[in-house]
Amino acid sequence: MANEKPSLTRELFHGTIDDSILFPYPRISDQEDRLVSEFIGRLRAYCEANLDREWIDENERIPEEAIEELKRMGLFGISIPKEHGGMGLSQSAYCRIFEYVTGFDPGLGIMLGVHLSIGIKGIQLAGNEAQKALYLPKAATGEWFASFALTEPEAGSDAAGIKSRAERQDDGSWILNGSKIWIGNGSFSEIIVAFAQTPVQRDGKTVDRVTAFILRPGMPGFERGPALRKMGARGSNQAELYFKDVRVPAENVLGEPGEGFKIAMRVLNSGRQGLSAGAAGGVKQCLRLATDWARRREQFGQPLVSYESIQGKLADLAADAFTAESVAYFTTGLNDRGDVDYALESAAAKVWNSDALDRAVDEVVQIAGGRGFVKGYPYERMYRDARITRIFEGTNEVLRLFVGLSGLQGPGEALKEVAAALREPVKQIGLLTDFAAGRVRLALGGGEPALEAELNPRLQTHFDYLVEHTRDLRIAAERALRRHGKKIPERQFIVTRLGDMAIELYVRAATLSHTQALLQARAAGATVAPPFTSTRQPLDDDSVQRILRLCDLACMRSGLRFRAAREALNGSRDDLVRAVAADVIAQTDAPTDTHPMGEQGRAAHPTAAGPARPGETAGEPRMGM
Ligand code: MYA
Repeated sequence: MANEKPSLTRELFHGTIDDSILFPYPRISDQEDRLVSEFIGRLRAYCEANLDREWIDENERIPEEAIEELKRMGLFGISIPKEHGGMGLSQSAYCRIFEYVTGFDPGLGIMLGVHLSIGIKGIQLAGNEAQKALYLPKAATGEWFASFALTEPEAGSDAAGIKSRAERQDDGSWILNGSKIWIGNGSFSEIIVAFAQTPVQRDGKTVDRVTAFILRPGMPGFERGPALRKMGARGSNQAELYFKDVRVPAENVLGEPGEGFKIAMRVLNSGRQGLSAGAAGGVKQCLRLATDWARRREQFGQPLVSYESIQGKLADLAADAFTAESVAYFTTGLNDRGDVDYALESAAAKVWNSDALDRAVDEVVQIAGGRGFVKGYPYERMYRDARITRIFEGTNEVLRLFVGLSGLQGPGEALKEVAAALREPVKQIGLLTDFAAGRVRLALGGGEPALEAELNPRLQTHFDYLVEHTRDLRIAAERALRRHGKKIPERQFIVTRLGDMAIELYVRAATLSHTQALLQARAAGATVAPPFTSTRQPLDDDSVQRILRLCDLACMRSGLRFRAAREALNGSRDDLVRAVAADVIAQTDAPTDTHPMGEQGRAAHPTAAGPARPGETAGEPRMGM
């Protein structure tokens, strides 16, 4: 990935830990911290007194009076700059509020996340002054909700493969045709940032490149499908959008023509950070619910918490919650500091935290037993609500490949340079020496990356493992490149494992950085929010011991997962797996009831085939549905 800014995760593939990025763990200002705590306090009071999550789930919408009240509170403008009428919060502060909202009700969280994390974000990142002045103030008050319209029936993970198309007209306007699916806030959004292929000039040739457009509902030819019905997060709204010869004025192009794919990807980095914070909140909520249930529920004459099989689950949940919180806010901090790249890190945080949430909801249902499966308790709803997090904003499978392949580009370039140097050894002697030194250091196991920050000695063993495992990643990456060369993108088993190794290293590094900051706060007598809380306070010795135990367990578990991915690289089963897959693909009977693929939008998609509810007309905008 061509990017000038340094990336902690990309460096890991070179065997290096950039401690100038890793330390110190980011911290929002005291002033912002007070603002956020106070805002969450007001939100909590309102939501707990006025919103019923069961009702939202059953009725598949957020009550309109609640949306109106949340608008008055300023919720829909928290991350929009002050000069445009918002609260101007940093990404870390925004994500703390977002985490609360998502933890309260994921449907409401998705409505907010679609609006602020991705819907309006493109205009914040790439809009010109006139566009910002027109759209941001209306978005900040919630008068106009925003949507991000990228996904299409035939382009989900393959975002660059979208088919919607716009042609420039003589007067500079564009004519847009196509359709979008699963568009969040799609039934009622007033600002729709939509992506389409457009012809652009590159190197003297006309080629198709993606361009971003700002659409408004009143544009002739713009239509919406009915709201979709879902497994979970049912308070949120998704609809299909259709564009038939929609005339889009020239001033509604966002950024430059042809720049749309990059804009979409930058927006998604922000979305993935929000999602990872929301998922961290979900893991913490599962920890609270599971512990509370296991304390109260007695079996065989003892509370569940007295049994080791349950204690093991609670400890694992706590370690995951600590890691998820650490990596979520480490990543938002990268965004806030502005001088580093965070594309791989946002993907890694999204993958790890959504996987952790999946484990957490599964365990909470398991601990609650039969009551985990029935209505009347929160557990089955949480289980359903969480499932989408491994799918949207980039499936975890595609994002693992993204981390693996993007990370491999660096060592790939280095190997190419070495190959060139070998052809002209005299001119390139310096490069060869550097490269050889790198290999020798690796072979001897010495050459620790210089750690400029002073590490707490209690964390040294974990850091040593981190260093050793980072070397393992570099060696594994080089081996994979030497063995598979240009064919490496096809070797998805290998790329996924390398992606997993890098993701584990990144989240472990973030956990260590977080722990180091907590220990430093204790040493300095400063206030800090202990794990799983958002209130800053001084730490005592007992809480420090608890934090260290959490960090120990989190790092050990991460080490084991890293080792499993590294050992799987030997690939002794890969040929067998490929052969069995080939047998399955060739031999398995189709089910008797096959399902349409949704290629034709409402014509082929069963949930979009007619009115969403009796009495509702297809395409009729419905707030919160
Ligand atoms: S919205 C829809 C989500 N869709 C996706 O996420 C699509 C996934 N696919 C992709 O991301 C891309 O297609 C992949 C690569 C990654 C597969 N940052 O050649 P390339 C640059 C910056 O790799 P491809 C939704 O779900 C790259 O450097 N730049 O491209 C709403 C290169 O530039 P250069 C990036 O192979 C859900 C160029 O692009 C990035 O085609 C609502 C091409 O790259 C990046 N990340 O694709 C959720 N990636 O040539 C609301 C690529 O200069 C939130 N590039 O090097 C609610 C949360 C609630 C939580 C609930 C908890 C309970």
